Amino acid sequence: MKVVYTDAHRQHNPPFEIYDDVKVPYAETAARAEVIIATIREQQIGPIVSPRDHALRYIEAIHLPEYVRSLRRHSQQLDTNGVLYPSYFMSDTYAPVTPGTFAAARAAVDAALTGADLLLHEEAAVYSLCRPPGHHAAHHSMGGYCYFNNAAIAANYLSAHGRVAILDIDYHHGNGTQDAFYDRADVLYVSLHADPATAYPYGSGFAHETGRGKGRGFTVNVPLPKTTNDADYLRVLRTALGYIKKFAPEYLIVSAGFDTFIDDPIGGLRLTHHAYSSIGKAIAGLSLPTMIIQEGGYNVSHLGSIVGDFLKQFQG
Ligand code: OKP
Ligand code: ZN
Repeated sequence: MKVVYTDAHRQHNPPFEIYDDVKVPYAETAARAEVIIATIREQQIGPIVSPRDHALRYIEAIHLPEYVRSLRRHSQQLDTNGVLYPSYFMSDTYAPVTPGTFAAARAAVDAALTGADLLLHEEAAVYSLCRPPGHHAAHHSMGGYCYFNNAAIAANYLSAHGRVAILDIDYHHGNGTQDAFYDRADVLYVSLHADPATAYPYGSGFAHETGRGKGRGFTVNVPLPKTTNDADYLRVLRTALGYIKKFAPEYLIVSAGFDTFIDDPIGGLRLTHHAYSSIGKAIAGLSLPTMIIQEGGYNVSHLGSIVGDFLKQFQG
């Protein structure tokens, strides 16, 4: 499988996030992407290609142009070590702007769109190593380590060529992605995540959220208890894959977060490292043209190996 990666993400390196009014070290580190790409090289998972530049209009199809401009302007105006928490376009205190934020976030979108181009050119499976992640970024708000919604932008781009299903397996509900397609019937959003009654992003991801208007029935939320283990998860995943099969999309996008891992420092269901090859195998079993987009996963000592186990299921 082809892997799309650039080290442009390194210029986005916020020193802290604000949690309960206290500054804590930023969990969404550059080291995350570094350990993943190192594993991909070691295990020879795929040829690594660089993203190609894509026009801003693909971002602006999902995000308010003023929001995009404001993120660019804020990044450009900051001093070298500046960190900004702009109040207006921000939904929480977990997505600070630094001088390199706009460029890194845009490069992550380019990685997602380049992955989409590869699918359009008949590639069976592609992995876009996006950093920063995207699924909490909404129409005009950054939040939860996310600035531009890589998966939503790629899904919208691919939707010009056929129906798209998004399967979000990050520990956290992808509220930004859900919002982007809430009233659309041509993009199915299916998410498995920790119960939003007690996990970030709190306000959304409940089972009763199923879409609106024409989109009714095209959003599926499966909140899970934090005690969910490998067997529980695979059972629920198989049901979720059934909805995708029934929808019969042309393309599948996986918002792939690995913070469901039991020892994840900020998430953590009870999934062991064995789970990720089984999850990958089950998804690959759909035999759809599939783009995997990196979202969360914060245990840097295990991240490389669990992402590698997952990706290997999509080879050949
Ligand atoms: C982004 B993604 C812990 C609070 C962190 C923000 C979580 C963002 C997750 N100090 N809350 O979905 O992995
Ligand atoms: Zn997450």
